[in-house]
Amino acid sequence: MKKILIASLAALALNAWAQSSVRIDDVWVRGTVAQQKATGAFMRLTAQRDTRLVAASSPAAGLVEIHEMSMDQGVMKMRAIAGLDLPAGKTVELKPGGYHVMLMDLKAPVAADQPVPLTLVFESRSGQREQVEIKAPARALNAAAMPGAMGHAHQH
Ligand SMILES: [Cu+2]
Repeated sequence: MKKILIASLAALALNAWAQSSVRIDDVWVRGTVAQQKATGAFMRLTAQRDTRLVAASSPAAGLVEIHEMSMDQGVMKMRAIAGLDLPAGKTVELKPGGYHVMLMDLKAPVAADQPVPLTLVFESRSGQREQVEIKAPARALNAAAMPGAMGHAHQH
């Protein structure tokens, strides 16, 4: 009985891997305060073969974009990018101060006890699209805070 259970669990794990060509680790979203309308989601993505993150959406936000942060004349700025390349076997980190999934027009504050549902859309080299649904747990507002970065000199 036990053996069968283990075997089927292993099969399940294999299935999950086969269904998604991208491994998603350490997903989190930054918690927000009452009037705050935007926040960022962060994670580590490892693709099995060359892939691009091309879109994201969430029922918790009116608009979701893939953003990049960079220094522009000494000022950290963020901008939307059309896609984020995920080279095969290389872990790409979305983190405060770097790439992130930007959630804007938030419908409610993001609280620590409410994971945010996120749908990520990946596109393979051949143009095949794959949707992956995840839940991003919220972390405290000041988690890994970067002064002046995500804290919001937002220039959209
Ligand atoms: Cu942003």
